[in-house]
Amino acid sequence: MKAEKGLSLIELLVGLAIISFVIGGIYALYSFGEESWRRASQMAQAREEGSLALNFLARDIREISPPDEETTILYADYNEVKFLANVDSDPEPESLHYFFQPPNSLARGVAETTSSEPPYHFSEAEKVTTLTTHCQNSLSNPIFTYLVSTTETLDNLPLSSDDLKKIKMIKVSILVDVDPSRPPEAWQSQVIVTPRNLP
Ligand SMILES: [Ca+2]
Repeated sequence: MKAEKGLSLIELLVGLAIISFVIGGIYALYSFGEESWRRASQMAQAREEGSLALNFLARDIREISPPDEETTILYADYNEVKFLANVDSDPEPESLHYFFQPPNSLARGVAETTSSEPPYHFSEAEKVTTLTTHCQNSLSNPIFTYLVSTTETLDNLPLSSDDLKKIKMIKVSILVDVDPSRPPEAWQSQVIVTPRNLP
């Protein structure tokens, strides 16, 4: 009997199985790489948004209008703040409103004055811009902390009208994450802003 040349059926099947394992492995590696790359780029964008939100907040808070008789900080809670500040080219202040919207949005609302002399009145309609949809702040990790001095905070939130007058600094802390259950890690940044026009 002549020795068989070529592959037996068994050898062929084993060979095919090995090849499909290798191809499967390469594909798994590739899709894992693609998935991590996608997450990393979403996270980079979320960080960018968070950082931009922090810049907006720092700039607006710094410009809080000087109080005449009434305080110009109107509302202060752990995830929401409302104040008057002149942040555009007209001489009147705007009403600025930063607020958290479930599940994960941080928005900035602006209302223009309807009067050119004090006492100012503001348009009911706010122009709202969503700054980020990846905000992960919570009660235990608030966006806003209100300070009387570097060591003393005002903790009865939302603040009473008496407490609103005591604010000297506002700490802003932004935590963003695309998916807290998966890597990459969350990004957090904070800044303590001193409104330059407050007494
Ligand atoms: Ca203005």
